[in-house]
Amino acid sequence: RSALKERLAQLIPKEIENVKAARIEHGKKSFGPVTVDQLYGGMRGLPALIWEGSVLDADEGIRFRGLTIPECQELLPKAPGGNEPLPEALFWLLVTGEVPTQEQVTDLSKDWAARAEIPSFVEEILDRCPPTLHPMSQFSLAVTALNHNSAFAAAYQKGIKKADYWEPTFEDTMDLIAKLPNIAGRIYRNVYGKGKVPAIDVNKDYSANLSTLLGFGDNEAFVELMRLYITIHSDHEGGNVSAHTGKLVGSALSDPFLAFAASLNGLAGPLHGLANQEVLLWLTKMADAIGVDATDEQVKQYAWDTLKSGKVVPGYGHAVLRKTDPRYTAQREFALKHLPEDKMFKLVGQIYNIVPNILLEAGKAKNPWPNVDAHSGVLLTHYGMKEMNFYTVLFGVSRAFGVGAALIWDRALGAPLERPKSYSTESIKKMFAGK
Ligand code: FAM
Repeated sequence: RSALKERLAQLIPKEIENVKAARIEHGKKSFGPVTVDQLYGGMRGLPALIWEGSVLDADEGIRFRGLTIPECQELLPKAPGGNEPLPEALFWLLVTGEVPTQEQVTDLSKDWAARAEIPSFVEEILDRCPPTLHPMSQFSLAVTALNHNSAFAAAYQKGIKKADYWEPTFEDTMDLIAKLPNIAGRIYRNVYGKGKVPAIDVNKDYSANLSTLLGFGDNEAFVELMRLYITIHSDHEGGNVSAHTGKLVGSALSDPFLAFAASLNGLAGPLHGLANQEVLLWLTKMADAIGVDATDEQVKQYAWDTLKSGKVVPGYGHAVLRKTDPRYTAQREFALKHLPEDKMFKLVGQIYNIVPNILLEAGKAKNPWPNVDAHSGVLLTHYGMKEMNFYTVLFGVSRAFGVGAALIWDRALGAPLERPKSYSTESIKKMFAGK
């Protein structure tokens, strides 16, 4: 058994007791009224889910097991000579709540490298996809097909005690994460004609292998970007579309491959993960229209034109955040260090100075500040990954870390099938008539 699985086996009984005690003491207490508007308004702020891995504060942003992004950058083990946290360390933190040692992180890198191979029939499925099929659809197809070798599905068919569900879920999650570089690398090379996928190097960390399979492994700055990118896109509390979908589908005891493929289909939405593609599209069109050295006045006009044409400004706003996303800030600091003179980076900064006031003036968006997607594409473009339709695949690789960790803990804690209640407007009118 892997060191992580050993540690997890020790932690689960304690957490089961912790939850039991919390429910005995607080189980019957109420959060307060649910308004009719919340049912029509996408359940904003509705207390509905449990997830230990990360909590999102509207003003402060995300905390992974209590650690902010700067604290993760400071405390989590790095690659030799690297400055960014290793995603292996982030996954260990999400799963255990503890900062791992360098050795535990290396153990995880090796375990994932050993599990990285994908079945040849999945390679053939990807090779048969036309390059016009969006990379996110190809991604979700391949992940669904990994159900073929699901340890959980097999164990469930054989008969498994509920208390042991977490073990095959852990194995499937480790296999899922490990196989994403081969899937992402194959999609990228197939769609954009970048040649054959090279082999995984068992002595390299996850981000270095992912970079190599994408064709950017010889650029240490890109590898460092992948380490930061995967860390900050991994998890964002339990209620965002991709995290919530994974949790819901997993609650039916669909295995982690089926659950995460569902998450990916949610992430492929323009209001969610596809926004990082939409941002680059918007920036590129803006630069084509008014030049990459446009004046503030020109940028302002262009943003207003976007709003007036009934479109959203991608990369800005958020369902929970009410301040600049610390995931945006972390990317800005990376850019200041590595690509301060990049023209598109400067445009992103100029937009940051202009768009919030426009959104405030337009008066609709509750949060006028940038989110994680406002910055990610210009970093990838800088290093030569210009194919913006691929960007959300990288978001998906990272989100597997958070969704996978949550699926393990849901099964470990015996989370039941999720089944909220829906109402018709007729029934609401009857229920509240005269109240
Ligand atoms: N540009 C234009 N209008 C916006 C806007 C933006 N960036 N953000 C919000 N609004 C509008 C929103 O469309 C709504 O208008 P309608 O009433 O006409 O539908 C109004 O402001 C109130 O919306 P809200 O309550 O402020 O935001 P929501 O909680 O409904 O939605 C987002 C949150 C993220 C979907 C929304 O801010 C948006 O569409 N942003 C642009 C797309 C984007 O960047 N998504 C990525 C989000 C990121 F966190 C991620 O998941 N990767």
